[in-house]
Amino acid sequence: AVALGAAACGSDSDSGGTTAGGAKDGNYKLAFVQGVAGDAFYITMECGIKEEAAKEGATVTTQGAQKFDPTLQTPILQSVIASKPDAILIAPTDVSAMQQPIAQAKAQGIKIVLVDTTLNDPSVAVSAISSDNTAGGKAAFEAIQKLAPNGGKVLGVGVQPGISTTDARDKGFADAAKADSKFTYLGVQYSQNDPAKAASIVSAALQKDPDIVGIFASNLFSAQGSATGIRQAGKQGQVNVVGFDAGPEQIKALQDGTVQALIAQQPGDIGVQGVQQAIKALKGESNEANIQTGSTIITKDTIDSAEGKAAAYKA
Ligand code: T6T
Repeated sequence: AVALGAAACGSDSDSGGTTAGGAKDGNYKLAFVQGVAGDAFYITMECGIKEEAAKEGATVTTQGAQKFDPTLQTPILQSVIASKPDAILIAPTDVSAMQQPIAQAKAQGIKIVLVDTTLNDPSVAVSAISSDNTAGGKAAFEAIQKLAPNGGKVLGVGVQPGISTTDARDKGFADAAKADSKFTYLGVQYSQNDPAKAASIVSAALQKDPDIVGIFASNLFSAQGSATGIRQAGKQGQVNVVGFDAGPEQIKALQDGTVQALIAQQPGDIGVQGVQQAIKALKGESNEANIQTGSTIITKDTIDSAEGKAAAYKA
C-alpha cells in the first residue's frame, strides 16, 4: 500500500508528477518518505521539497504508507534504499522502531535528513528539522487559558506514543495544564491517527465529564475527529478546542466555530530546509544538526488575514 505523492502545490515548480528536476550541479536523486500518505501536512512539505529541489536541479520521489505505522514505513524505506537515492528525507513514524531501518540507509552511504519527527538517536542524520513541538503544546494550553479564564477540566487527544512530535506536544500541554491550579488535566487519550477514533474519544469524554472546558488535539487527524465529536455532542462553541495543524477540514471547523484555535506549522519550510541540508551534505559542506521552524496560531479573527491565509496547508 504505497501512495505516490501528487501534491497540487499551486505553483509552476510543480511538474504535475512525482519528479521535479532539471540539469545542474550534481543532479542529485532525493527521496522523501512521508509519515503517512494523504496528510495535508506532508503534502505541503512535499511542495516545499519539490520547489527547492527544482532550484538545485535535483529529482524527488515521494512515498508514504496508508497508516502512520513503523511496520508499514519500514518496507517502504527498504524499497527506497534499493532505488539508491543520494539522500533520503524521512519523517520517522516511531522514535525507536525506525532507528535501525534508517541506520541501514546510512550504511549504504545515503545521506539522511529527518523532517518533522525525529529518532531517539538522531545522529544517523546530517540534520533534523522540526517545529518547536513542546512550545506548541504549551501555546495550545495558553490559548485555552485565555478562552476559559475561570479554568476547569481539560483533555488531550493524542496520536500514539512513540511519535516524537505529538509526544512533545502532549507533554508541553500537560505540563502547562498541571502548573495552573485552576485547571484539572484529565490526561491524554490516543486516536491512532484515526479521526473516527478521535471523535469517539471526545464523545465518551464529554459524556463522562460534561463540564470539560478545553480539548487539545495534537495533530491534524486528531483535531479533525475531535471537531466531529464536538458536533455530535452538540457542544460547538461550549468546549474550547485547540488543534495542531491547519489542513482544509480544520480551517472549516475554525470558520464554523467548532474549533477555536489552530497551531499551524510551517511544513513547506521544513521541506525547503530539508533539501538544503541534504544538498549541503552531498556537496561535502557542513550541516546544521538541528533546525527549528516556526508556527502560527490562527483564530477566527486572523483566519482571513494575509498571515492566516499563508499559514493554511496545501492539500
Ligand atoms: O502534525 C503533523 C506532524 O507534525 C506529526 O508528526 C504527525 O501528524 C501530522 O502529520 C498531521 O497529521
